[in-house]
Amino acid sequence: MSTVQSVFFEVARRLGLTTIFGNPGSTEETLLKNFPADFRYVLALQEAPAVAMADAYAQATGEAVLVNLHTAAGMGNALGNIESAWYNRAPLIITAGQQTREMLLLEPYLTNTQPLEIPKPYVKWAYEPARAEDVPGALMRAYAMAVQPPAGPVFLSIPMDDIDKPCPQPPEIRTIGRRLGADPMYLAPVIEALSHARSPVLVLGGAVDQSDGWHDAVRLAERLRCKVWAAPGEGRPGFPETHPLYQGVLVGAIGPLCKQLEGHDVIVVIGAPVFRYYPYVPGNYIPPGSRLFHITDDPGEAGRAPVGESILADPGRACTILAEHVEASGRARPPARAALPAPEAGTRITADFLYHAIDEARPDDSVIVQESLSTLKTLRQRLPTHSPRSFFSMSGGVLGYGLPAAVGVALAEHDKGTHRKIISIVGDGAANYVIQALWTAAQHELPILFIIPRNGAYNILKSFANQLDTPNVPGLDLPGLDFVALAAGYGVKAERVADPAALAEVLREGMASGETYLIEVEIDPTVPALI
Ligand SMILES: Cc1ncc(C[n+]2csc(CCOP(=O)(O)OP(=O)(O)O)c2C)c(N)n1
Repeated sequence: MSTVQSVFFEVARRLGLTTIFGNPGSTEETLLKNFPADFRYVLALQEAPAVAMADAYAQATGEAVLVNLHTAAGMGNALGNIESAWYNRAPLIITAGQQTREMLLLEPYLTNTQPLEIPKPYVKWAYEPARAEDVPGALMRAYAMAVQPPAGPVFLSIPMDDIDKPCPQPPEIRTIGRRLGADPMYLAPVIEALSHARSPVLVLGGAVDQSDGWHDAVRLAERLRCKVWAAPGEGRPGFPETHPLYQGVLVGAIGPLCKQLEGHDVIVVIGAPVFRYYPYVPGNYIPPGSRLFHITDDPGEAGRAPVGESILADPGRACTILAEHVEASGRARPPARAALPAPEAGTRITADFLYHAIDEARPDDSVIVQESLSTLKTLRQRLPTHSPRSFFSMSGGVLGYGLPAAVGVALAEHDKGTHRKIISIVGDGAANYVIQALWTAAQHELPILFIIPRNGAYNILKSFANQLDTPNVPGLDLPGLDFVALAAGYGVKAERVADPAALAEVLREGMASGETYLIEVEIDPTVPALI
């Protein structure tokens, strides 16, 4: 007889959801009992890393992923990374067990009293089926909601006594369109404006990469011979950072960003919000007299933009249409940015020196997964991304992403058979939110190189304190941490380096290792300016 459990797994199987990231509890054990042999459970040692692993796996594969969490407590632990998955547009189907329906009225141990409220507002849909036999149908609907543009997390609460109930009528397995179109008719004003602009500029976001628009974005920029910027606060780039037309990442502050766009009469933002700012520095949003177009597949994003003309369209497809239809420009190409000179070796390793050394040591087809805060600008300059799906980070500002996200990307590389080297660069503050992700990496024998630049502080918060003029904030120093010892505790080989002269060799060894490997790099703790 078909039960809720057997049909749930059959629906999951038919939808390709055979990898489950999670951290189980007793309320989930009824669903997970006699776990089917063709499914894989990737155990994270806390719920936050489980979600980040799944998010990165979903982004790297382009597919929806199941996440199995533990009732209210597990959802609470996970919420920060559910927020990140929301802004990363990761199609996660998160389930959590619920106490048995028989006792819910009595509010026993492990009751999730408000199951649908906890993940809000960072889920597209949250549901607890009214009847046990609706659980598999709810999974189908959850999948349909998660993958539609903009993709994002959804939540299902599953009472533990539903699992063995009969489910005589399985839901229909449906296909769901994952992309919007991009109609030349609706893009006509953009085509017209770009074709006749004096000095157009493109601002591209991570959704260009997510929607496979990378190569057409290059074609478009080359046809226009225009400057290209990365939108601020995005988790992934949408354009090669080694391209001569590429200018860098726009600063996420109103006045300064406007200054960077001065001189352009037409600004076209594709696959990013207009714009994601922090900190607050007042000013004009865009230079007076300029015209901004915003192409997005996210109606919420279109609603939030304070200026410009928004058009709902698939970002990647829009790049294709624009590249096909804009008039090729004969204007002089903007000069390429000057190449950065190699940094001098001083007495201490600076972030600049470290990232240059990583760039020298990394294989050409490596993938960067990062969560470096105060040194991010330097990282993006020294470790430019030259190909699609090769750089991942969180776009929500929630710490606790980079270490487990590397696990998700490495599993995706393994499953796709591409086996690119994963380099995870995570600050010594950020690493502690999810340090137990090292264990999952080691257990799965994932050849990730974790690099922890150790400045002994929450340096970006010191930069903020200077910018916001808030002196004497407590709790910004991190003495006494030992990542080599922490790594050993999770079964990961590790090494520490502080001498600039020794860095290259240590990195070479780490890159060559076929195992999970961690390098703690003592870096110069000088606090950089925020903007
Ligand atoms: C979940 C969460 N808690 C706290 C913060 C606040 N916060 C932002 S940056 C930061 C410090 C990051 O320090 P580290 O990773 O060492 O990088 P550094 O700035 O030193 O380069 C903190 C605590 C946050 N963003 N997310």
